[in-house]
Amino acid sequence: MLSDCPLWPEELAEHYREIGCWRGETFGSMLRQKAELYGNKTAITNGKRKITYAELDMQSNQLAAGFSKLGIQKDNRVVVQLPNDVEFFQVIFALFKIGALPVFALPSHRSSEVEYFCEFTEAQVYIIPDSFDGYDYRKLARKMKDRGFKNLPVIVAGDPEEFISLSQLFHEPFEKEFEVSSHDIAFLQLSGGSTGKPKLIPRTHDDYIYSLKKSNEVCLMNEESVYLAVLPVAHNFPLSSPGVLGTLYAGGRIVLSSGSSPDEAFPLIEQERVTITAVVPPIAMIWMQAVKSRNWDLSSLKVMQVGGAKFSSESAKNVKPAFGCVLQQVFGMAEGLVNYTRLDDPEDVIVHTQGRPMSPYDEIKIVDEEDQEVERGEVGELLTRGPYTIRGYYKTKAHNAKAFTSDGYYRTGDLVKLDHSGNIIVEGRDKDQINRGGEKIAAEEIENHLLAHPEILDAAVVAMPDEYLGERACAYIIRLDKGKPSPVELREFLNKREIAAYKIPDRFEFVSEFPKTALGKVSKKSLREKIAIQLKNKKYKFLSLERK
Ligand code: J2J
Repeated sequence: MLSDCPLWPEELAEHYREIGCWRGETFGSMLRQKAELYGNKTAITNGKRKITYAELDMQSNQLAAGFSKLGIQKDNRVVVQLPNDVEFFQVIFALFKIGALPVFALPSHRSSEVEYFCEFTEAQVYIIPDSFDGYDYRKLARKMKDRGFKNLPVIVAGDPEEFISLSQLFHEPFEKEFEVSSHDIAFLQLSGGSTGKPKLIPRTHDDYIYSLKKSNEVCLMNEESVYLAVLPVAHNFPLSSPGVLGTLYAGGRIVLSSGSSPDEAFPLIEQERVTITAVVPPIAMIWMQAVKSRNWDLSSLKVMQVGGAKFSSESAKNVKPAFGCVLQQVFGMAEGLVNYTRLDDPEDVIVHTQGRPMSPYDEIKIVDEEDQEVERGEVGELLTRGPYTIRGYYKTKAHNAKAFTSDGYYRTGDLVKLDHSGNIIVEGRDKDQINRGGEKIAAEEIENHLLAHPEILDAAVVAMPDEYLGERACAYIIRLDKGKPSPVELREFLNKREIAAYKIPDRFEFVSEFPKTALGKVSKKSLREKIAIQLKNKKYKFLSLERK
Protein backbone atom coordinates (compact mmCIF):
# COMPACT_ATOMS: atom_id res chain seq x y z
CA MET A 1 0.00 0.00 0.00
CA LEU A 2 1.27 3.44 -0.93
CA SER A 3 2.58 5.31 2.09
CA ASP A 4 2.34 9.07 2.68
CA CYS A 5 -1.44 9.12 2.15
CA PRO A 6 -3.50 9.87 5.25
CA LEU A 7 -6.61 7.66 5.24
CA TRP A 8 -9.78 7.30 7.33
CA PRO A 9 -9.29 6.09 10.92
CA GLU A 10 -9.65 2.29 10.94
CA GLU A 11 -12.79 2.34 13.11
CA LEU A 12 -14.54 4.65 10.69
CA ALA A 13 -13.38 2.62 7.70
CA GLU A 14 -14.90 -0.43 9.35
CA HIS A 15 -18.11 1.53 9.85
CA TYR A 16 -18.28 2.51 6.17
CA ARG A 17 -17.89 -1.17 5.31
CA GLU A 18 -20.56 -2.26 7.79
CA ILE A 19 -23.15 0.19 6.51
CA GLY A 20 -22.48 -0.93 2.95
CA CYS A 21 -20.75 2.13 1.51
CA TRP A 22 -17.52 0.30 0.78
CA ARG A 23 -18.30 -3.05 -0.79
CA GLY A 24 -14.85 -4.48 -1.44
CA GLU A 25 -14.94 -3.89 -5.18
CA THR A 26 -11.88 -2.84 -7.19
CA PHE A 27 -11.93 -1.27 -10.65
CA GLY A 28 -10.52 -4.53 -12.01
CA SER A 29 -13.26 -6.68 -10.46
CA MET A 30 -15.90 -4.12 -11.49
CA LEU A 31 -14.89 -4.27 -15.16
CA ARG A 32 -14.74 -8.07 -15.14
CA GLN A 33 -18.23 -8.22 -13.69
CA LYS A 34 -19.60 -5.70 -16.19
CA ALA A 35 -18.01 -7.67 -19.03
CA GLU A 36 -19.84 -10.79 -17.81
CA LEU A 37 -23.11 -8.89 -17.69
CA TYR A 38 -22.85 -6.80 -20.84
CA GLY A 39 -20.22 -8.66 -22.94
CA ASN A 40 -21.05 -7.62 -26.50
CA LYS A 41 -22.63 -4.34 -25.71
CA THR A 42 -20.75 -1.23 -26.83
CA ALA A 43 -19.03 0.33 -23.83
CA ILE A 44 -17.24 3.21 -25.57
CA THR A 45 -17.41 4.90 -28.95
CA ASN A 46 -16.09 8.11 -30.47
CA GLY A 47 -18.70 7.97 -33.20
CA LYS A 48 -16.51 5.87 -35.47
CA ARG A 49 -14.51 3.43 -33.38
CA LYS A 50 -16.41 1.14 -30.97
CA ILE A 51 -15.30 -1.14 -28.18
CA THR A 52 -17.48 -3.57 -26.23
CA TYR A 53 -17.41 -4.34 -22.50
CA ALA A 54 -15.79 -7.73 -23.20
CA GLU A 55 -13.17 -6.14 -25.44
CA LEU A 56 -12.31 -3.47 -22.88
CA ASP A 57 -11.89 -6.13 -20.20
CA MET A 58 -9.74 -8.34 -22.44
CA GLN A 59 -7.62 -5.51 -23.84
CA SER A 60 -6.91 -4.12 -20.39
CA ASN A 61 -5.80 -7.63 -19.33
CA GLN A 62 -3.50 -7.79 -22.34
CA LEU A 63 -2.10 -4.36 -21.61
CA ALA A 64 -1.65 -5.24 -17.92
CA ALA A 65 0.56 -8.14 -19.09
CA GLY A 66 2.52 -5.82 -21.39
CA PHE A 67 2.95 -3.20 -18.69
CA SER A 68 4.11 -5.86 -16.22
CA LYS A 69 6.72 -7.13 -18.62
CA LEU A 70 7.91 -3.56 -18.98
CA GLY A 71 8.44 -3.53 -15.20
CA ILE A 72 5.36 -1.67 -13.97
CA GLN A 73 4.37 -3.04 -10.57
CA LYS A 74 1.82 -2.54 -7.85
CA ASP A 75 1.98 0.96 -6.25
CA ASN A 76 4.14 2.36 -9.07
CA ARG A 77 2.98 5.75 -10.27
CA VAL A 78 2.36 6.32 -13.98
CA VAL A 79 1.67 9.80 -15.33
CA VAL A 80 -1.16 9.42 -17.86
CA GLN A 81 -1.79 12.35 -20.20
CA LEU A 82 -4.28 11.03 -22.73
CA PRO A 83 -7.18 12.81 -24.42
CA ASN A 84 -10.75 11.53 -24.81
CA ASP A 85 -10.14 8.32 -26.70
CA VAL A 86 -10.38 4.58 -26.19
CA GLU A 87 -6.72 4.26 -25.15
CA PHE A 88 -7.39 6.26 -22.00
CA PHE A 89 -9.66 3.46 -20.77
CA GLN A 90 -7.45 0.57 -21.88
CA VAL A 91 -4.53 2.19 -20.05
CA ILE A 92 -6.22 3.12 -16.79
CA PHE A 93 -7.96 -0.22 -16.37
CA ALA A 94 -4.69 -2.04 -17.12
CA LEU A 95 -2.99 0.02 -14.40
CA PHE A 96 -5.90 -0.51 -11.96
CA LYS A 97 -5.61 -4.26 -12.51
CA ILE A 98 -1.91 -4.26 -11.72
CA GLY A 99 -2.48 -1.98 -8.74
CA ALA A 100 -0.29 0.73 -10.30
CA LEU A 101 -1.55 4.29 -9.92
CA PRO A 102 -2.45 6.56 -12.81
CA VAL A 103 -1.52 10.17 -12.05
CA PHE A 104 -4.02 12.14 -14.11
CA ALA A 105 -2.45 14.94 -16.13
CA LEU A 106 -4.67 17.03 -18.41
CA PRO A 107 -3.96 17.29 -22.14
CA SER A 108 -3.50 21.06 -21.69
CA HIS A 109 -0.60 20.57 -19.27
CA ARG A 110 2.88 21.28 -20.55
CA SER A 111 6.34 20.34 -19.36
CA SER A 112 6.26 22.60 -16.31
CA GLU A 113 3.32 20.66 -14.85
CA VAL A 114 4.24 17.22 -16.21
CA GLU A 115 7.84 17.38 -14.99
CA TYR A 116 6.57 18.23 -11.55
CA PHE A 117 4.11 15.30 -11.52
CA CYS A 118 6.83 12.90 -12.68
CA GLU A 119 9.33 14.14 -10.13
CA PHE A 120 7.00 14.48 -7.16
CA THR A 121 5.37 11.08 -7.62
CA GLU A 122 8.67 9.43 -8.69
CA ALA A 123 6.77 8.17 -11.73
CA GLN A 124 7.89 4.94 -13.32
CA VAL A 125 6.43 5.69 -16.74
CA TYR A 126 4.84 8.55 -18.71
CA ILE A 127 2.05 7.83 -21.22
CA ILE A 128 1.09 10.29 -23.99
CA PRO A 129 -0.70 10.49 -27.32
CA ASP A 130 1.47 11.16 -30.40
CA SER A 131 -0.31 14.46 -30.93
CA PHE A 132 -3.58 16.05 -29.97
CA ASP A 133 -5.21 19.40 -30.70
CA GLY A 134 -2.24 20.47 -32.82
CA TYR A 135 0.35 19.70 -30.16
CA ASP A 136 3.03 17.02 -30.48
CA TYR A 137 3.50 15.37 -27.07
CA ARG A 138 6.60 13.51 -28.26
CA LYS A 139 8.38 16.89 -28.44
CA LEU A 140 7.47 17.47 -24.81
CA ALA A 141 8.77 14.02 -23.88
CA ARG A 142 12.00 14.66 -25.79
CA LYS A 143 12.59 17.89 -23.88
CA MET A 144 11.99 16.06 -20.62
CA LYS A 145 14.55 13.43 -21.61
CA ASP A 146 17.09 16.25 -22.03
CA ARG A 147 16.22 17.68 -18.63
CA GLY A 148 16.84 14.98 -16.08
CA PHE A 149 14.27 12.39 -17.14
CA LYS A 150 16.68 10.51 -19.37
CA ASN A 151 15.64 7.10 -18.08
CA LEU A 152 11.90 7.68 -17.85
CA PRO A 153 10.17 5.24 -20.22
CA VAL A 154 7.66 7.06 -22.44
CA ILE A 155 4.77 5.14 -23.99
CA VAL A 156 2.95 6.65 -26.96
CA ALA A 157 -0.59 5.98 -28.16
CA GLY A 158 -0.25 6.38 -31.94
CA ASP A 159 3.01 6.86 -33.86
CA PRO A 160 5.73 6.34 -31.20
CA GLU A 161 8.76 7.56 -33.19
CA GLU A 162 11.72 6.66 -30.91
CA PHE A 163 9.49 5.89 -27.87
CA ILE A 164 7.63 2.75 -26.79
CA SER A 165 4.50 1.97 -28.81
CA LEU A 166 1.36 1.38 -26.75
CA SER A 167 -0.10 -0.87 -29.42
CA GLN A 168 2.92 -3.21 -29.09
CA LEU A 169 2.17 -3.78 -25.41
CA PHE A 170 -1.01 -5.85 -25.81
CA HIS A 171 0.44 -9.22 -24.76
CA GLU A 172 -1.06 -12.60 -23.91
CA PRO A 173 -2.83 -12.02 -20.54
CA PHE A 174 -1.36 -13.64 -17.43
CA GLU A 175 -3.23 -16.61 -15.96
CA LYS A 176 -2.61 -15.41 -12.44
CA GLU A 177 -4.48 -12.37 -11.18
CA PHE A 178 -2.69 -9.42 -9.64
CA GLU A 179 -3.33 -8.82 -5.97
CA VAL A 180 -5.19 -5.57 -5.53
CA SER A 181 -7.32 -4.68 -2.52
CA SER A 182 -10.32 -2.38 -2.55
CA HIS A 183 -8.66 -0.48 0.32
CA ASP A 184 -5.71 0.40 -1.91
CA ILE A 185 -5.21 3.80 -3.48
CA ALA A 186 -6.44 3.46 -7.07
CA PHE A 187 -5.02 6.69 -8.52
CA LEU A 188 -3.78 10.19 -7.79
CA GLN A 189 -6.13 12.93 -8.97
CA LEU A 190 -5.14 16.57 -9.37
CA SER A 191 -6.49 19.23 -7.08
CA GLY A 192 -7.50 22.65 -8.36
CA GLY A 193 -4.83 23.95 -6.02
CA SER A 194 -4.26 27.19 -4.22
CA THR A 195 -0.56 26.85 -3.47
CA GLY A 196 2.67 27.03 -5.45
CA LYS A 197 2.63 23.36 -6.41
CA PRO A 198 -0.45 21.31 -7.34
CA LYS A 199 -1.58 18.86 -4.67
CA LEU A 200 -2.31 15.24 -5.49
CA ILE A 201 -5.43 13.51 -4.25
CA PRO A 202 -5.26 9.83 -3.30
CA ARG A 203 -8.57 8.04 -4.02
CA THR A 204 -9.17 4.42 -3.05
CA HIS A 205 -11.12 1.84 -5.07
CA ASP A 206 -13.65 1.62 -2.23
CA ASP A 207 -14.32 5.33 -1.87
CA TYR A 208 -14.37 6.19 -5.57
CA ILE A 209 -16.62 3.30 -6.56
CA TYR A 210 -19.00 4.33 -3.78
CA SER A 211 -19.08 7.86 -5.27
CA LEU A 212 -19.92 6.38 -8.70
CA LYS A 213 -22.77 4.33 -7.28
CA LYS A 214 -24.29 7.27 -5.43
CA SER A 215 -23.89 9.49 -8.50
CA ASN A 216 -25.64 6.86 -10.61
CA GLU A 217 -28.55 6.73 -8.16
CA VAL A 218 -28.97 10.51 -8.12
CA CYS A 219 -28.58 10.86 -11.91
CA LEU A 220 -30.82 7.85 -12.63
CA MET A 221 -28.13 6.14 -14.69
CA ASN A 222 -28.94 2.73 -16.15
CA GLU A 223 -28.13 0.41 -19.06
CA GLU A 224 -29.95 2.75 -21.44
CA SER A 225 -27.87 5.77 -20.45
CA VAL A 226 -25.64 7.27 -23.12
CA TYR A 227 -23.09 9.70 -21.65
CA LEU A 228 -21.32 12.23 -23.86
CA ALA A 229 -17.87 13.22 -22.56
CA VAL A 230 -16.89 16.63 -23.90
CA LEU A 231 -14.69 17.76 -21.00
CA PRO A 232 -11.26 16.06 -20.71
CA VAL A 233 -12.08 12.69 -19.10
CA ALA A 234 -9.15 12.86 -16.70
CA HIS A 235 -10.95 15.68 -14.89
CA ASN A 236 -12.89 14.49 -11.87
CA PHE A 237 -16.30 15.81 -13.06
CA PRO A 238 -16.53 13.88 -16.37
CA LEU A 239 -14.64 10.97 -14.80
CA SER A 240 -16.97 10.34 -11.89
CA SER A 241 -20.03 12.53 -11.47
CA PRO A 242 -21.30 10.10 -12.75
CA GLY A 243 -19.11 10.62 -15.80
CA VAL A 244 -17.49 7.92 -17.83
CA LEU A 245 -16.76 5.57 -14.92
CA GLY A 246 -20.31 5.90 -13.56
CA THR A 247 -21.61 5.07 -17.04
CA LEU A 248 -19.53 1.88 -17.15
CA TYR A 249 -20.75 0.98 -13.68
CA ALA A 250 -24.35 1.36 -14.88
CA GLY A 251 -23.77 -0.69 -18.06
CA GLY A 252 -24.45 2.33 -20.27
CA ARG A 253 -22.55 3.64 -23.28
CA ILE A 254 -19.83 6.31 -23.33
CA VAL A 255 -19.57 8.63 -26.31
CA LEU A 256 -16.25 10.45 -26.53
CA SER A 257 -15.85 13.86 -28.11
CA SER A 258 -12.36 15.28 -28.44
CA GLY A 259 -13.69 18.82 -28.12
CA SER A 260 -16.62 20.72 -26.68
CA SER A 261 -17.67 22.92 -29.61
CA PRO A 262 -21.29 22.58 -30.79
CA ASP A 263 -20.01 21.43 -34.18
CA GLU A 264 -18.29 18.46 -32.55
CA ALA A 265 -20.81 17.70 -29.81
CA PHE A 266 -24.21 18.22 -31.48
CA PRO A 267 -23.71 15.70 -34.34
CA LEU A 268 -22.60 13.12 -31.75
CA ILE A 269 -25.70 13.76 -29.64
CA GLU A 270 -27.90 13.17 -32.69
CA GLN A 271 -26.02 10.18 -34.05
CA GLU A 272 -25.55 8.35 -30.75
CA ARG A 273 -28.85 9.39 -29.14
CA VAL A 274 -27.00 10.82 -26.13
CA THR A 275 -29.10 11.04 -22.93
CA ILE A 276 -26.77 12.89 -20.53
CA THR A 277 -23.73 15.15 -20.73
CA ALA A 278 -21.66 17.37 -18.44
CA VAL A 279 -20.33 20.83 -19.22
CA VAL A 280 -18.88 23.89 -17.49
CA PRO A 281 -20.88 27.16 -17.55
CA PRO A 282 -19.13 28.82 -20.56
CA ILE A 283 -19.78 25.74 -22.71
CA ALA A 284 -23.44 25.68 -21.65
CA MET A 285 -23.69 29.33 -22.71
CA ILE A 286 -22.13 28.68 -26.13
CA TRP A 287 -24.39 25.67 -26.69
CA MET A 288 -27.48 27.70 -25.78
CA GLN A 289 -26.55 30.26 -28.43
CA ALA A 290 -25.62 27.66 -31.02
CA VAL A 291 -28.74 25.53 -30.64
CA LYS A 292 -30.80 28.36 -32.13
CA SER A 293 -28.97 28.23 -35.45
CA ARG A 294 -28.11 24.52 -35.78
CA ASN A 295 -30.55 21.89 -36.92
CA TRP A 296 -29.18 18.84 -35.17
CA ASP A 297 -31.76 16.65 -33.44
CA LEU A 298 -30.93 16.89 -29.73
CA SER A 299 -34.23 15.44 -28.53
CA SER A 300 -32.59 12.37 -26.94
CA LEU A 301 -30.88 14.57 -24.33
CA LYS A 302 -32.60 14.20 -20.96
CA VAL A 303 -30.07 15.75 -18.58
CA MET A 304 -27.54 18.52 -18.99
CA GLN A 305 -25.20 18.74 -16.03
CA VAL A 306 -23.47 22.06 -15.43
CA GLY A 307 -20.77 22.46 -12.80
CA GLY A 308 -17.13 23.21 -12.06
CA ALA A 309 -17.89 26.90 -11.60
CA LYS A 310 -20.90 28.96 -10.58
CA PHE A 311 -23.69 28.89 -13.15
CA SER A 312 -25.69 32.12 -12.95
CA SER A 313 -29.42 31.81 -12.36
CA GLU A 314 -30.03 33.93 -15.48
CA SER A 315 -28.27 31.34 -17.64
CA ALA A 316 -29.60 28.38 -15.66
CA LYS A 317 -33.19 29.24 -16.34
CA ASN A 318 -32.57 29.16 -20.11
CA VAL A 319 -31.33 25.56 -20.29
CA LYS A 320 -34.71 23.85 -20.28
CA PRO A 321 -36.31 26.14 -22.89
CA ALA A 322 -33.21 25.81 -25.12
CA PHE A 323 -32.72 22.04 -24.96
CA GLY A 324 -36.00 20.67 -23.62
CA CYS A 325 -34.03 18.71 -21.02
CA VAL A 326 -33.52 18.90 -17.27
CA LEU A 327 -30.65 21.01 -15.94
CA GLN A 328 -28.66 19.45 -13.12
CA GLN A 329 -26.30 21.73 -11.23
CA VAL A 330 -23.22 19.95 -9.90
CA PHE A 331 -20.96 21.40 -7.24
CA GLY A 332 -18.18 18.93 -6.70
CA MET A 333 -14.49 18.66 -5.97
CA ALA A 334 -11.80 16.13 -6.77
CA GLU A 335 -11.14 15.83 -3.01
CA GLY A 336 -14.54 14.16 -2.67
CA LEU A 337 -17.87 15.78 -1.81
CA VAL A 338 -20.28 16.12 -4.73
CA ASN A 339 -23.56 18.06 -4.52
CA TYR A 340 -26.30 17.69 -7.09
CA THR A 341 -29.67 19.25 -7.69
CA ARG A 342 -32.02 16.29 -8.09
CA LEU A 343 -33.71 15.65 -11.43
CA ASP A 344 -37.18 16.03 -9.88
CA ASP A 345 -36.35 19.10 -7.79
CA PRO A 346 -38.64 22.13 -8.18
CA GLU A 347 -37.49 24.53 -10.91
CA ASP A 348 -36.60 27.11 -8.27
CA VAL A 349 -34.05 24.77 -6.63
CA ILE A 350 -32.58 23.70 -9.99
CA VAL A 351 -32.11 27.28 -11.18
CA HIS A 352 -31.01 28.99 -7.99
CA THR A 353 -28.93 26.44 -6.06
CA GLN A 354 -25.94 24.14 -6.49
CA GLY A 355 -27.74 21.19 -4.93
CA ARG A 356 -27.05 19.09 -1.86
CA PRO A 357 -24.66 16.27 -0.92
CA MET A 358 -25.28 13.01 -2.73
CA SER A 359 -24.75 10.70 0.25
CA PRO A 360 -26.61 10.65 3.56
CA TYR A 361 -23.19 10.00 5.13
CA ASP A 362 -21.68 13.24 3.83
CA GLU A 363 -21.15 15.53 6.79
CA ILE A 364 -21.06 19.25 6.10
CA LYS A 365 -20.52 22.30 8.28
CA ILE A 366 -20.60 25.96 7.35
CA VAL A 367 -18.27 27.91 9.62
CA ASP A 368 -16.95 31.40 10.32
CA GLU A 369 -13.31 32.40 10.64
CA GLU A 370 -13.13 30.86 14.14
CA ASP A 371 -14.48 27.54 12.84
CA GLN A 372 -17.80 28.18 14.61
CA GLU A 373 -20.91 27.11 12.73
CA VAL A 374 -22.86 30.06 11.34
CA GLU A 375 -26.63 30.53 11.57
CA ARG A 376 -28.66 28.84 8.85
CA GLY A 377 -28.80 31.09 5.79
CA GLU A 378 -25.54 32.88 6.62
CA VAL A 379 -22.41 32.64 4.48
CA GLY A 380 -19.40 30.73 5.75
CA GLU A 381 -16.71 28.30 4.66
CA LEU A 382 -17.86 24.82 3.74
CA LEU A 383 -16.15 21.99 5.65
CA THR A 384 -16.86 18.36 4.83
CA ARG A 385 -15.97 14.77 5.61
CA GLY A 386 -17.52 11.48 4.64
CA PRO A 387 -17.10 8.10 2.95
CA TYR A 388 -15.60 9.48 -0.28
CA THR A 389 -13.87 12.68 0.89
CA ILE A 390 -10.12 12.35 1.40
CA ARG A 391 -8.41 12.77 4.76
CA GLY A 392 -5.24 14.28 3.35
CA TYR A 393 -3.24 14.95 0.18
CA TYR A 394 -0.38 12.77 -1.00
CA LYS A 395 2.99 13.58 0.61
CA THR A 396 2.21 17.03 2.00
CA LYS A 397 2.05 16.71 5.77
CA ALA A 398 2.47 20.40 6.59
CA HIS A 399 -0.19 21.48 4.11
CA ASN A 400 -2.58 18.78 5.35
CA ALA A 401 -2.46 20.25 8.82
CA LYS A 402 -3.94 23.46 7.36
CA ALA A 403 -6.27 21.97 4.74
CA PHE A 404 -8.01 19.56 7.17
CA THR A 405 -9.37 20.09 10.68
CA SER A 406 -8.06 17.91 13.51
CA ASP A 407 -11.28 15.86 13.31
CA GLY A 408 -10.86 15.16 9.62
CA TYR A 409 -13.00 17.77 7.87
CA TYR A 410 -11.67 19.03 4.54
CA ARG A 411 -11.61 22.83 4.33
CA THR A 412 -13.06 23.40 0.86
CA GLY A 413 -12.22 27.13 0.74
CA ASP A 414 -15.69 27.64 -0.76
CA LEU A 415 -17.97 30.27 0.77
CA VAL A 416 -21.52 28.96 0.75
CA LYS A 417 -24.88 29.30 2.43
CA LEU A 418 -27.87 26.99 2.80
CA ASP A 419 -31.20 28.10 1.38
CA HIS A 420 -34.56 27.43 3.06
CA SER A 421 -34.83 24.03 1.33
CA GLY A 422 -31.43 22.88 2.62
CA ASN A 423 -29.68 23.29 -0.72
CA ILE A 424 -26.27 24.88 -1.06
CA ILE A 425 -25.69 28.20 -2.80
CA VAL A 426 -22.06 28.95 -3.65
CA GLU A 427 -21.37 32.59 -2.82
CA GLY A 428 -17.65 32.90 -3.35
CA ARG A 429 -14.28 31.60 -2.34
CA ASP A 430 -11.72 32.03 0.37
CA LYS A 431 -8.80 30.38 -1.40
CA ASP A 432 -6.08 31.88 -3.48
CA GLN A 433 -7.39 30.52 -6.74
CA ILE A 434 -8.92 31.76 -9.98
CA ASN A 435 -11.78 29.69 -11.40
CA ARG A 436 -11.53 30.45 -15.11
CA GLY A 437 -14.73 28.92 -16.43
CA GLY A 438 -14.15 25.71 -14.45
CA GLU A 439 -10.37 25.62 -15.00
CA LYS A 440 -8.64 26.28 -11.71
CA ILE A 441 -5.50 28.41 -11.47
CA ALA A 442 -3.50 28.57 -8.23
CA ALA A 443 -2.42 32.22 -7.95
CA GLU A 444 0.82 31.36 -6.14
CA GLU A 445 1.92 28.98 -8.90
CA ILE A 446 1.73 31.77 -11.50
CA GLU A 447 3.22 34.36 -9.15
CA ASN A 448 6.25 32.07 -8.73
CA HIS A 449 6.65 31.84 -12.50
CA LEU A 450 6.43 35.63 -12.81
CA LEU A 451 8.94 36.16 -9.98
CA ALA A 452 11.44 34.14 -11.97
CA HIS A 453 11.62 37.10 -14.38
CA PRO A 454 14.74 39.14 -13.50
CA GLU A 455 12.94 42.45 -13.97
CA ILE A 456 9.94 41.70 -11.80
CA LEU A 457 10.08 42.75 -8.16
CA ASP A 458 6.73 41.38 -7.06
CA ALA A 459 3.58 39.83 -8.50
CA ALA A 460 0.03 39.21 -7.27
CA VAL A 461 -2.45 37.30 -9.39
CA VAL A 462 -6.17 37.81 -8.73
CA ALA A 463 -9.52 37.00 -10.31
CA MET A 464 -11.32 39.63 -12.36
CA PRO A 465 -14.98 39.31 -13.32
CA ASP A 466 -15.80 38.13 -16.82
CA GLU A 467 -19.22 37.79 -18.41
CA TYR A 468 -18.36 34.68 -20.33
CA LEU A 469 -15.89 32.73 -18.15
CA GLY A 470 -17.13 34.03 -14.79
CA GLU A 471 -13.56 34.95 -13.91
CA ARG A 472 -10.29 35.55 -15.68
CA ALA A 473 -6.82 36.06 -14.23
CA CYS A 474 -5.28 39.50 -13.76
CA ALA A 475 -1.62 39.79 -12.74
CA TYR A 476 -0.56 42.89 -10.80
CA ILE A 477 3.14 43.48 -11.29
CA ILE A 478 5.77 45.67 -9.65
CA ARG A 479 8.60 46.13 -12.14
CA LEU A 480 12.19 47.06 -11.46
CA ASP A 481 12.14 49.43 -14.38
CA LYS A 482 9.16 51.33 -15.80
CA GLY A 483 8.16 50.31 -19.30
CA LYS A 484 9.52 46.78 -19.38
CA PRO A 485 8.77 43.97 -19.53
CA SER A 486 5.59 44.65 -21.48
CA PRO A 487 2.48 42.39 -21.36
CA VAL A 488 3.54 40.86 -24.68
CA GLU A 489 7.00 40.07 -23.30
CA LEU A 490 5.50 38.63 -20.15
CA ARG A 491 3.20 36.34 -22.11
CA GLU A 492 6.14 35.18 -24.15
CA PHE A 493 8.18 34.66 -20.99
CA LEU A 494 5.45 32.48 -19.44
CA ASN A 495 4.99 30.57 -22.67
CA LYS A 496 8.69 29.76 -22.67
CA ARG A 497 8.32 28.38 -19.15
CA GLU A 498 5.91 25.87 -20.71
CA ILE A 499 2.86 26.11 -18.54
CA ALA A 500 -0.69 25.21 -19.58
CA ALA A 501 -2.11 28.01 -21.75
CA TYR A 502 -5.17 28.60 -19.56
CA LYS A 503 -2.88 29.66 -16.69
CA ILE A 504 -1.35 32.60 -18.55
CA PRO A 505 -2.89 35.78 -17.09
CA ASP A 506 -5.46 37.46 -19.32
CA ARG A 507 -4.37 40.91 -18.19
CA PHE A 508 -1.31 42.58 -16.67
CA GLU A 509 -1.55 45.71 -14.52
CA PHE A 510 1.62 47.54 -13.53
CA VAL A 511 1.77 49.29 -10.15
CA SER A 512 4.44 50.73 -7.88
CA GLU A 513 3.16 49.08 -4.72
CA PHE A 514 0.48 46.68 -3.50
CA PRO A 515 -2.29 47.57 -1.05
CA LYS A 516 -1.63 45.90 2.30
CA THR A 517 -3.84 44.33 4.95
CA ALA A 518 -3.64 45.41 8.60
CA LEU A 519 -1.14 42.57 9.08
CA GLY A 520 1.07 43.87 6.30
CA LYS A 521 0.21 41.17 3.75
CA VAL A 522 -0.71 41.95 0.14
CA SER A 523 -4.45 42.64 0.13
CA LYS A 524 -5.75 40.58 -2.75
CA LYS A 525 -9.25 41.64 -1.80
CA SER A 526 -8.35 45.28 -2.56
CA LEU A 527 -6.73 44.27 -5.83
CA ARG A 528 -9.81 42.27 -6.86
CA GLU A 529 -12.03 45.22 -6.04
CA LYS A 530 -9.74 47.61 -7.90
CA ILE A 531 -9.76 45.66 -11.14
CA ALA A 532 -13.52 44.96 -10.89
CA ILE A 533 -14.25 48.71 -10.58
CA GLN A 534 -11.84 49.53 -13.39
CA LEU A 535 -13.55 47.04 -15.71
CA LYS A 536 -17.01 48.25 -14.74
CA ASN A 537 -16.10 51.89 -15.41
CA LYS A 538 -14.61 50.93 -18.74
CA LYS A 539 -17.80 49.11 -19.68
CA TYR A 540 -19.96 52.12 -18.82
CA LYS A 541 -17.65 54.43 -20.69
CA PHE A 542 -17.84 52.13 -23.68
CA LEU A 543 -21.63 51.92 -23.47
CA SER A 544 -22.03 55.69 -23.23
CA LEU A 545 -19.71 56.14 -26.24
CA GLU A 546 -21.79 53.63 -28.13
CA ARG A 547 -24.98 55.53 -27.42
CA LYS A 548 -23.60 58.83 -28.73
C1 J2J B 1 -19.41 26.97 -7.97
N1 J2J B 1 -18.16 26.50 -7.80
C2 J2J B 1 -17.92 25.21 -8.15
C3 J2J B 1 -20.23 24.96 -8.86
C4 J2J B 1 -17.11 23.23 -8.54
C5 J2J B 1 -18.16 17.48 -10.12
C6 J2J B 1 -18.30 18.81 -10.47
C7 J2J B 1 -17.22 19.70 -10.38
C8 J2J B 1 -15.98 19.24 -9.94
C9 J2J B 1 -14.85 20.21 -9.86
C10 J2J B 1 -15.84 17.91 -9.58
C11 J2J B 1 -18.94 24.38 -8.69
N2 J2J B 1 -20.41 26.23 -8.49
N3 J2J B 1 -21.26 24.26 -9.38
O1 J2J B 1 -14.67 17.40 -9.15
O2 J2J B 1 -16.76 15.73 -9.33
C12 J2J B 1 -15.50 24.93 -7.61
C13 J2J B 1 -15.41 24.96 -6.08
C14 J2J B 1 -14.80 23.62 -5.76
C15 J2J B 1 -13.81 23.45 -6.91
C16 J2J B 1 -13.43 22.02 -7.18
C17 J2J B 1 -16.93 17.02 -9.67
N4 J2J B 1 -18.39 23.17 -8.92
N5 J2J B 1 -16.81 24.45 -8.08
O3 J2J B 1 -14.94 21.33 -10.34
O4 J2J B 1 -11.58 19.74 -8.07
O5 J2J B 1 -14.53 26.00 -5.73
O6 J2J B 1 -13.76 19.76 -9.19
O7 J2J B 1 -14.16 23.57 -4.51
O8 J2J B 1 -11.79 20.84 -10.35
O9 J2J B 1 -14.51 24.01 -8.04
O10 J2J B 1 -12.73 21.94 -8.39
P1 J2J B 1 -12.37 20.53 -9.02
